[in-house]
Amino acid sequence: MSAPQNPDAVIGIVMGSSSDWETMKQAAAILTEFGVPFEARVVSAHRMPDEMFAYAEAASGRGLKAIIAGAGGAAHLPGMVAAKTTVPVLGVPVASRHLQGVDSLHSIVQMPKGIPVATFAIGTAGAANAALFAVAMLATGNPALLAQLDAFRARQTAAAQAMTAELT
Ligand code: RP5
Repeated sequence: MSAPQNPDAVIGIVMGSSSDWETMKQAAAILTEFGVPFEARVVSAHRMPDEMFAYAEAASGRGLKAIIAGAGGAAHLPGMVAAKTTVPVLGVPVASRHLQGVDSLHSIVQMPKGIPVATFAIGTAGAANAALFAVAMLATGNPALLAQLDAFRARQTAAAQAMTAELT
């Protein structure tokens, strides 16, 4: 994981436990691939509520443009972070032991009207897509990053087109 607070970070990745890192490191990998400065840290909503509030309250002033928040089970971290900042929060439901992340998904996606959390798929696909969404948001004002995103999409298309040749 990166240093807890990166002064250059424009994206914050937070999670409820180090056990979420296996999932959330997919978001970090995407941001690294695109050269987007980020930080990653554990800020548990129920075990570190004061730190969670402090992190969310400082986010805008520190220059964060989005916060990717991952949690499992009763996953209140993304919603509570969103309650304390207007920085966009992208929620990633982490697969839980007993309910496979459906609990996490429902906890994050069912935000009551007024405090939005953009919610992604359960698990690694959601973590990667949250980072790609953050890149897309940053790219609206950054032509070089937009070109990188277009190239990423083109590589995916080429890879899918090549799949037919693998069929036997
Ligand atoms: C949540 O509880 C975390 O987001 C994690 O997904 C889940 C389990 O945490 P650990 O018991 O592995 O620390 O707070």
